[in-house]
Amino acid sequence: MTPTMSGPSPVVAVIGLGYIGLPTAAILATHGAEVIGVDVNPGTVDAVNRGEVPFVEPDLEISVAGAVSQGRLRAETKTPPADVYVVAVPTPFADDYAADLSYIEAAADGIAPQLRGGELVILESTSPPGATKHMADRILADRPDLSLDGSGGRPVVHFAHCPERVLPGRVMVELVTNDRIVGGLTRVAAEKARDLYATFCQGKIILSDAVTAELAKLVENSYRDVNIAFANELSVICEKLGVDVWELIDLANHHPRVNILQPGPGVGGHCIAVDPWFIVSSAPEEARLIRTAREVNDAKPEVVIERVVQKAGRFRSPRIAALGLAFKPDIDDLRESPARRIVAELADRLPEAQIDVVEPHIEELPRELAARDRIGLAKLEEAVDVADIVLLLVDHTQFKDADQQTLGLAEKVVIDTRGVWRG
Ligand code: SAJ
Repeated sequence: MTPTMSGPSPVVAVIGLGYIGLPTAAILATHGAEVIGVDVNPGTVDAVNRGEVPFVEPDLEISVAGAVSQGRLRAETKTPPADVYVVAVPTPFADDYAADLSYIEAAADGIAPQLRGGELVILESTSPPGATKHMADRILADRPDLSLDGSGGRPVVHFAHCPERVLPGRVMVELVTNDRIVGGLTRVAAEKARDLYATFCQGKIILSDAVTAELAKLVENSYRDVNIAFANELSVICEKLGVDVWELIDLANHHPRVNILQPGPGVGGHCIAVDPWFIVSSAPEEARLIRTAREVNDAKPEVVIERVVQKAGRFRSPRIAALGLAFKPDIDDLRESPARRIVAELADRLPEAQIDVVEPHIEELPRELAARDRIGLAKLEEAVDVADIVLLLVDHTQFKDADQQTLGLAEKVVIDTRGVWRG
């Protein structure tokens, strides 16, 4: 059956019920589709079927609970027959920084036996150039009775790439308001995917081919990575020259065509620190600036560690208050967080030190930190009170709003990697 978004409710299977798949499933279900979410994790499937969300994202639970109770959304561990398949599975990188497509391949293998012809298969996962074609080739190799273009009189399956671009913490808003890029392996596929997204997306929906859409997503995150690398490099240069990097950037940004981003202890999260490598591994000789930016940002935690180790040298048993573990402010997400790596490394390099971690958004330390002696979780005032060195790693609102005088920062060695306490 050919899906028609204007006709009776299409059946949409969303493969992967994570940070992107579950919000997408919920929003499709509340805009006219009958949605079946698919996940390999039975715990996730059970949670969704109870109308619950296994991670924190504002306004998502209410949407999932509503869709489930109206019978528009349910979850399963096996891929069912559907009119549309939306693949939103992880694409981590392997040791050599090439993308690991095994989750996409597994999704393709689950979809292939269900196809009858006329379906639309959309890849949403952030992917290296060529991944949508790779997914289509894998499905069609499994199903030689179907085709991309109707050749040999075989029924057509439509394939498109529609990268997600939502900011964690604002997913339910940005799913509706952001513009979307839809890249088809054929023009008809792009048009069919556009019709699906048009059911809930109020932004512009711009059609292109699949490779350009894949690259557009990677380029957006690389643009940000390169610009953060510029700020991080400036911070290292300023340290050497004895200049306040935040004042410098503030001054330079008064120029009408200059907008330098902010330095920090490194770049974290599962997107900006990962996606540029997909471009580098696709064009290793050519992607010189993108590679260097990644290296500059990945080297920044080591710069912070060296600085703390050097300052700690003046204390026999240094006590360090490490403020923040998340990868960015005011969230509980610790994935790829430079702060986490810095704290672990400091504990290893400073055998006499005690580290009090302050992270208001978590109840317990991540396993690799909890496993180390001499690292504990503490409240802000307690940790700073007993500290010789105060190391600010994340610009959480709680730290920005804290009164420097009440905290007694004047008596401490302060290493402020985010520039929140300057002046
Ligand atoms: N960072 C800095 N300095 C800055 C800005 C950010 O050091 O001036 C650091 C943050 O502390 C953090 C990292 O960069 O460690 C990434 O944070 P972010 O807020 O820039 O981005 P993400 O990773 O949360 O989300 C990005 C977004 N992409 C862009 O803004 C181009 C989002 O729209 C994407 O959907 C998301 O990646 C994704 O899923 O790809």
